[in-house]
Amino acid sequence: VIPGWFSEISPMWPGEAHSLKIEKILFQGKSDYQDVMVFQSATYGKVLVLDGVIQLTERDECAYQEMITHLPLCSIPNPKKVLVIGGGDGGVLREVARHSSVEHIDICEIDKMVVDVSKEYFPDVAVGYEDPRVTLHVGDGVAFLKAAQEGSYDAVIVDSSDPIGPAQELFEKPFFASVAKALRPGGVVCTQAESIWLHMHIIEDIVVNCRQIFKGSVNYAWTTVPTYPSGVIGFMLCSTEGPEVDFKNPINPIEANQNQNTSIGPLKFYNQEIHAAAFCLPSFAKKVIEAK
Ligand code: AAT
Repeated sequence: VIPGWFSEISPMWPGEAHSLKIEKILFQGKSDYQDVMVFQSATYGKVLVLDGVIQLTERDECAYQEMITHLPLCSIPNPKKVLVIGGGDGGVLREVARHSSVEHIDICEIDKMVVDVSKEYFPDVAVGYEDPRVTLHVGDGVAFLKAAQEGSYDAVIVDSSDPIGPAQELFEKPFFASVAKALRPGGVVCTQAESIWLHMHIIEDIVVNCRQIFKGSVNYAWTTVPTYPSGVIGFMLCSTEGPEVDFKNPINPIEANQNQNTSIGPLKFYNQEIHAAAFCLPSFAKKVIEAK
């Protein structure tokens, strides 16, 4: 460990640790679920860290939040009711709120401290909470989905931390089954699905489970996020049986459907070309994912 630097050390990426130079530690706390830290970095703006793992930085959060949101929402016509699991920072809410067709947004985040800290230190991310369509539920996403009304959501976005800690069950088969149940026919889910460089075994398991549960389409997409382990992160996109969803050819361009009267800034990362490109996989990943 280098003094004055933050190093992201975890058994989920053994033998490597990305480091950022710390200018100032702004917050350190312990919630009922995890250690929470915010620091000012030298080159990536403010950084939110949970249990020693980077959740977002001001500089590159757009690459993650825009992709995890618009990949699913731009793939279906007129999304109206959307559920976000995790994502307590509000960044995914900010992105969902761009869609003028959306009427209601539920968010279920387990840790109230993440919400409070984000509102204080990341106003451009937590701005998502200001949208009147948002209802916040503080609790476990697994329990929330079990209790959700059947067939009630057009889209579910699972913005979850890594499967060590409170998010473990969000990567397991029973959870995917309750997501499928909560979706309408032809509804879509997009879940954080780790890195093709580090976690092919986790991705393989997710793909196997999702192919059994989601009878529509099942696809893997990815994006670059320099401050996530290995610099890339992926998403599992699935649809339930019903009207067909072709994730690779988005039919609901955000450019046309944007909510005009908001205080959110313009898109920084997502566009239609990068949407289609996100589904192109390197050969080593394609072999594993498409064989399942
Ligand atoms: N948008 C920032 C990226 C994240 S945040 C993940 C969120 O999921 C955290 O706020 C965490 O508290 C919440 N969470 C974890 N488990 C649960 C649960 N069971 N129910 C509801 N919310 C939960 C993801 C960063 C990915 C990091 C990649 N290395």
